[in-house]
Amino acid sequence: MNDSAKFELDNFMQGVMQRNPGEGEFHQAVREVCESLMPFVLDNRKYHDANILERITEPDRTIIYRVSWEDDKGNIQTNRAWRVQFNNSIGPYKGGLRFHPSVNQSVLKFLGFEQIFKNSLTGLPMGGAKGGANFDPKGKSDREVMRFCQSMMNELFRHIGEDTDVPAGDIGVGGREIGFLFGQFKRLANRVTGTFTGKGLTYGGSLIRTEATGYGCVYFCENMLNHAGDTLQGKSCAISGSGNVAIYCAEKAIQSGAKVLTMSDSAGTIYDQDGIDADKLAFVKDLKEVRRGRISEYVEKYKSAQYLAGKRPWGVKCDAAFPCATQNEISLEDAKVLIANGVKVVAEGANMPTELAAVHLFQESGVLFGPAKAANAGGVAVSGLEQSQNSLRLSWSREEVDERLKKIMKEIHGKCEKYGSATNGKVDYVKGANIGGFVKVADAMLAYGIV
Ligand code: NDP
Ligand code: 2IT
Repeated sequence: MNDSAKFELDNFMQGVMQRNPGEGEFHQAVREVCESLMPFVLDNRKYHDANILERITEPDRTIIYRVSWEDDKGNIQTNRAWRVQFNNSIGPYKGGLRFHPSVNQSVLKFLGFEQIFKNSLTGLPMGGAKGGANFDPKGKSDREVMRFCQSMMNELFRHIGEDTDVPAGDIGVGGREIGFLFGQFKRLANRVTGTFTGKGLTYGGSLIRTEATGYGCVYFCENMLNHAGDTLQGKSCAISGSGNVAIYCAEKAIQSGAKVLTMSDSAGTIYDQDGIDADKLAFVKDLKEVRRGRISEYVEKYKSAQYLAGKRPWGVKCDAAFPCATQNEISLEDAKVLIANGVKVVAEGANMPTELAAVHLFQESGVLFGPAKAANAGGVAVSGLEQSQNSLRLSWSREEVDERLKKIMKEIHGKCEKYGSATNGKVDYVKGANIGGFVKVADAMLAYGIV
């Protein structure tokens, strides 16, 4: 970036920070995107003159509401919930709901902002949004989760619809929660339409949606490696998380001939030096998806593994790293350790899992770095395909959806090459994904005039 772009960026970021005080995650996400966009916008004056960066960093609207519900003991509990409808220039708002005690407006604004560019990269007509609540599903009974979801939907239903805003899952929101949420939506709206994605297969869900984010992340990683003349075959992988994204990232990595060494949760990491194979992963699926247990149980069953209490996986020597848990889970120090241990590729399954200084270090060190908005776009891409199937009132086969997912991930790689090609023949995936996602949305905003 030249000096004048740097000056403009610093100025712009000062405004963003003043307008959004105390929202550190949001500032971080905007800076990461605008490091790529500022030089591009200065070179393409139509975006600059129309003040697109100022407009695109302001949500269309944010809905904040109280969710009161009764726990199993008869106590009345109160949570706060949000829906950040960020930008619907290229399609109805689309993005997940997160249930986690750490959820706040800053977190949801960073996620909603990222979602604009990710959804655009998929090539499907989806705007950007995110929502959720500071509700912690851990340790709650199914009935408590149901009562919370129903109460939440009593407000949310006014703001969503198949042509308005289509939520889905994220951290803490999986099949169980979507069933409760969609069930209440259906009662209130008296319409059974594709207003949610990630739905169960008996009521309008798509095959492969459960697997899509993790599978797509591995497909994107393969695309990056293939472009550099390499493959995932035989590579050792460190995966963080043991939720939806991590499990299906592990499954596809194993199917691709890689050796998966780690998985984790917020309490610690399991390191299996023999590799987590398909049978061991079936145990993890049952542990996490059915029994809702802790990953530490893995080492009680498999003696080849050790439990690293309170640790993330990044100290384990690996060729490929897949952060699939949460934001800012790879610090600069973690990146230094991964690089010293010879990591070749990092593909972000989670949203913004890598601190900005660590992103810069990976890139400077020649590590292939696949940013979230490209690498984890497979999830929302198959959500888009679920919407298409709902509109058509038919269901595609597993093979058909998987083929479409592969094609979309390859096309996203192509957009990164187009907009992020560096002079040395390498691809700057951060720049490519940011500009590749931006152009379609910005051109639509220009077409609408001043809105
Ligand atoms: P899940 O709730 O299924 O799993 C989350 C996993 O991450 C769990 O293992 C959880 O451990 C761990 N985790 C969550 N918060 C923290 C934290 N603060 N510190 C350490 N570990 C944590 O969520 P998903 O797998 O759906 O989501 C994971 C990531 O992928 C998120 O960043 C999400 O935004 C992103 N993503 C998800 C998509 C989807 O389709 N689901 C699509 C694209 C991106 P524990 O059980 O101990 O909390
Ligand atoms: O971050 C994400 O892309 C998601 N949580 C999935 C969003 C969706 O609408 O499928």
